[in-house]
Amino acid sequence: MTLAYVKISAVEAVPYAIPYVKPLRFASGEVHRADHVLVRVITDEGLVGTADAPPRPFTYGETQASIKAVIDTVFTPQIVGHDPIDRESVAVKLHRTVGNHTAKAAIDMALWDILGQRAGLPVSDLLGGWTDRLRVAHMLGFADPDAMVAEAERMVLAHGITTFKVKVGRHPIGLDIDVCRALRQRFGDMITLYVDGNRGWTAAESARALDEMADLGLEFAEELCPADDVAGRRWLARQARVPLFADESATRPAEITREVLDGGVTGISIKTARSGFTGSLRILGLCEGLGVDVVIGNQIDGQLGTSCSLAFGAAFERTARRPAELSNFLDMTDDLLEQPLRITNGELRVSEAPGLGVAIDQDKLAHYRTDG
Ligand code: MUC
Ligand code: MG
Repeated sequence: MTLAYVKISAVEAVPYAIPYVKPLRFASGEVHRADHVLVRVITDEGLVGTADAPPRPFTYGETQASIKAVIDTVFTPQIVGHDPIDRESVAVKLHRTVGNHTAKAAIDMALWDILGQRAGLPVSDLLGGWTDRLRVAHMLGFADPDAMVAEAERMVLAHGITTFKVKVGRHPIGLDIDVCRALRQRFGDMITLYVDGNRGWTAAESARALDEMADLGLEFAEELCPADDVAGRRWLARQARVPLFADESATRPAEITREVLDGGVTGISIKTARSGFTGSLRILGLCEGLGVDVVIGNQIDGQLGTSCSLAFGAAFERTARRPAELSNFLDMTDDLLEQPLRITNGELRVSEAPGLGVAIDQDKLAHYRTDG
């Protein structure tokens, strides 16, 4: 197949704000509103690739304003004139600038969206095409044990979700243990549980918490203590009876290699919101080579970001093994997609339309955009 040469003619970074139904709280921060940036890459033949950049100042230092500024003033001048198929050239240019994970990732995924549209194929098929659906894991933010059990009940009943990632890392540590115990008591073996500490505990607190939860059948534990506690993480990993996963401490191939070879973790969370498709492909290959497990994580994504995680996660056997974190958009009061995502029987299906298969509702965008 020969694709005619086209050029990127413009990139738009549109800030928007959609409130949450309730705040999502975790050890490193909280989110009350989706203050994201919609990224649109436009070509001279009129194709538009779309992706989302969610600022996470508490994780990567990016803000909504910094994402827009870096795209408008640094990245756009570097990539206008390129053919969208030149993902590697674009990536090399973007990576001259350090950091700015979600801004870079959104541009990369928008290019893949254009590529899929031009080829007439879903991005997920272009990437790997393993399956057409993923099982969904739901993230439970901090609340008291009754409220977290009630939310899990709603997810089971309304969406058929039976895997839960429980946010932990609070003090006293007993509160989080009570939540996990209450969930196990309420649902028994019907649910799968894992925990994410967002670096909230010390290595010693993490060890104590894992000991106290030894009978709860946790699948794995993510980012319980900071990666800067190098010796502490190794000490924890030597005694832990559940696999330890890295998330925000290992976002780039070199960080992943260091964490894994250091002996601190044996699993990695892949988030397309911060590594795009091109970077996530490299990370997945590295994980295969290192022999470590992966989970498709979420960056507190809306439906557009979730569509990207789904496209990537469904593309490969390794990423489709575990339920993927694809339900956070349920915490939002509204979204931007014309066709809302629907979780049925605990699964999300990949769109069969070319590209990412998403269309933005222009009335909603006009309503929620914050740049006037
Ligand atoms: C997660 O897995 O940690 C919370 C903070 C963040 O950066 O992502 C979310 C979910
Ligand atoms: Mg995490």
